[in-house]
Amino acid sequence: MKGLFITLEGPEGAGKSLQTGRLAERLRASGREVVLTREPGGTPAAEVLRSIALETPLHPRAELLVFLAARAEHVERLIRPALSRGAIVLCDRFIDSTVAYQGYGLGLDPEQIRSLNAYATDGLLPDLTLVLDIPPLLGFSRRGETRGDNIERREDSFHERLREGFLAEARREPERIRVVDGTAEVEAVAERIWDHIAPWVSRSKPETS
Ligand code: Z5A
Repeated sequence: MKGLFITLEGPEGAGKSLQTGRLAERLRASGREVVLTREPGGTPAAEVLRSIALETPLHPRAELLVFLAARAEHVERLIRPALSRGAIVLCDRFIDSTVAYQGYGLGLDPEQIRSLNAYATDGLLPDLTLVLDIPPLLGFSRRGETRGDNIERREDSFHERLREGFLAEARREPERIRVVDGTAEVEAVAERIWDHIAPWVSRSKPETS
């Protein structure tokens, strides 16, 4: 595919939304088509599944399958077509969140989740994944609000485990997954992200008119 697929991952409040937004502006200014999206969500049906996953307490396997159903929809209806056009797709969370949250957090088998991820995406992998690493309690305190949804309300140890899960995935796939210190100030994080992304952007094919 002609495009470039970049995902940002990490615990709540790590700065993913802020940094994907800034990155989209920077890339658009260079003339590229950028599709900024998120998981769970990104298409009307996947947004419905998002509400179910975040607002309804489900059995762990049912929760996993809802995230995967949303992902299959998102990949086929939004991400893959955009990559085929040559766009840069920036996605706030993707497959590694499922391994971290439902695997390391909830205790489902990470290997089985990796296989199910591959089924849901029909084998699509990000070109590059950046994990914004931050202690989960710092992330919650940054947002200055009570923990809202079903998943945020889980115990602190759940959130510590998923942070470790992201770091373990980065050790497992060091070529694709890079860790960025999310505790640094906003500008410093943005520059570190750019350092990782710039070589990919210059290598990827610009869109044709
Ligand atoms: N989930 C799952 O379980 N399994 C899956 O497969 C998938 C997802 C795909 C989706 O929430 C939930 O679904 C999520 C995982 C689960 N868990 N929960 N709960 P989401 O992705 O929509 O939202 P979130 O990631 O949980 O929270 P968030 O607050 O949107 O986090 P963020 O995007 O990383 O942070 P932010 O909005 O960019 O920044 C938060 C605040 O911090 C904001 O006020 C910023 O101005 C501030 N900020 C950001 N960076 C900095 C720095 N560097 N310094 C100081 N302050 C900063």
